[in-house]
Amino acid sequence: MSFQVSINGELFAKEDAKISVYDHGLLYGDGVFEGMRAYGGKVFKLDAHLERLYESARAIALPIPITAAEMGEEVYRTLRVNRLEDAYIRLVVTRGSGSLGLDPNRCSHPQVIVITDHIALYPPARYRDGMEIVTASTMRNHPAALSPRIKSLNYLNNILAKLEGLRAGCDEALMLNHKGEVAECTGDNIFIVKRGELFTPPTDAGILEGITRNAVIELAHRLEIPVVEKTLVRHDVYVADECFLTGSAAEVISVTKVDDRVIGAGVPGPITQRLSEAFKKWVNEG
Ligand code: PXG
Repeated sequence: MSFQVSINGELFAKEDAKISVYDHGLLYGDGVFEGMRAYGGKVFKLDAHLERLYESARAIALPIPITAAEMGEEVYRTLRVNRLEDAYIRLVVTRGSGSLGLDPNRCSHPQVIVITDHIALYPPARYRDGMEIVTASTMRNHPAALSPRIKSLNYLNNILAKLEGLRAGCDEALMLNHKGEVAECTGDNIFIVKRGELFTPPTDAGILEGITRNAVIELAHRLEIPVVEKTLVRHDVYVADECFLTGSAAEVISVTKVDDRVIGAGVPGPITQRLSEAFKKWVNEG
């Protein structure tokens, strides 16, 4: 099945959905994006994703030519034409085509792209048994150089870390910030459980403030599981009782091995399972 892609409100077959080679999104990674999911025809946390997209765009002085409400409508329209109920949605806004020079002012038309498709990030066995990750030597970009809160088309930092993970036979890699503290994984936020309490690095650890992360924090409050945003180092992860990752694509996934250290009992732990079940229920039942 070839899904239709929306570019500036016009629908194209996937094969024909093309952007100029002069687009600064391609030439310089000058643009922003979002990845989100629809469950049973409803986009989970659509408003939060749109807010982050528009804030990322504002931070790079990129005017999005349509309103957030119009963007939301375009997402639903694209899902409908593709008859997709459960889907992964990628929103991309590029600076548009310009001249061969950095100057973004020479790009007149930002391109607004809505892709709706399926995604299977990790094999089902990983969700059942937990996954293994390694710490990458590639550290997060310094937050004073580029705010980690901008979800930009510059993902090289994370891609280099991902390559390190893959080379070690792992699907994800843990990234540390410039202070050597635990930040997040290449496309997922990280949580640990210790003595019944949930811990996750604070936003000032140089992370992308994940929407799934915030949803899991909310769930923990509802389930009366204490949750603390606290600076973590690798040692905290190694001696944790449980560890899991969160992301729109990954949802909630247990981590059972980090840098060859078995975490807790080496199987998805009870709090991870409770949160994972509660998350599934939330996204499916609203
Ligand atoms: N950290 C980073 C660096 C991310 O890119 C997350 C955390 C999780 O955020 P949300 O809001 O999704 O809970 C992300 C977002 C992929 C992929 O293909 C993953 C993301 C973005 C784009 C692609 O794995 N994750």
